[in-house]
Amino acid sequence: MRRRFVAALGALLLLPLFAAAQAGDPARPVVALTGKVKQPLQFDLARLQALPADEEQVSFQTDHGPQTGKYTGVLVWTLLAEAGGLADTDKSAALHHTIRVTAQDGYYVILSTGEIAPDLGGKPALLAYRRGDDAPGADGLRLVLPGDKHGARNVRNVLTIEVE
Ligand SMILES: Nc1nc2c(c(=O)[nH]1)N[C@H]1C(S)=C(S)[C@@H](COP(=O)(O)O)O[C@H]1N2
Ligand SMILES: [Mo]
Repeated sequence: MRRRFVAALGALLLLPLFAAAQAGDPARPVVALTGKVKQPLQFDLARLQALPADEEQVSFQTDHGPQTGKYTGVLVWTLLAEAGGLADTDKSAALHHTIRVTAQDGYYVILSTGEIAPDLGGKPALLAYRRGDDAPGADGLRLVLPGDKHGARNVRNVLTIEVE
């Protein structure tokens, strides 16, 4: 009886912590990859860091002046592969899907599978977990599109990646 009470109390205390992480607690960034992938997945920092890392030196314009920096993260294409790839057996599947990357503030950007597929557009769209030499995760998770002139597609505080 007492043990059950302790367990229930523990669950009650832990629930808000879990919910905070789900809601995009900047200290514990988590991104959900959902939609038309074979195995929808959640990536936390540890899981992202366990995947092959890509580093990109980028410069982009913003309304508060040019930004330059090095970003470290995982290719969005690699995340799709981790999720088992597209849930679409069509021969041309890589040509047919959109990828909606949404931030905590509702800001979102649409990419296409053809744009980032290594054999096609090959754009190294990155879900970055580290900026420069900052601590990994300290700046949340950011979409980085190397080569973009303006920074508008470099979504800060990414929460979800939905394949449509
Ligand atoms: N979540 C989110 N990401 C965003 C934006 C935003 O409003 N919300 N603005 C974009 C725009 S228009 C630019 S120019 C860059 C600016 O990046 P910075 O704030 O790191 O300089 O962020 C992009 N990413
Ligand atoms: Mo901007």
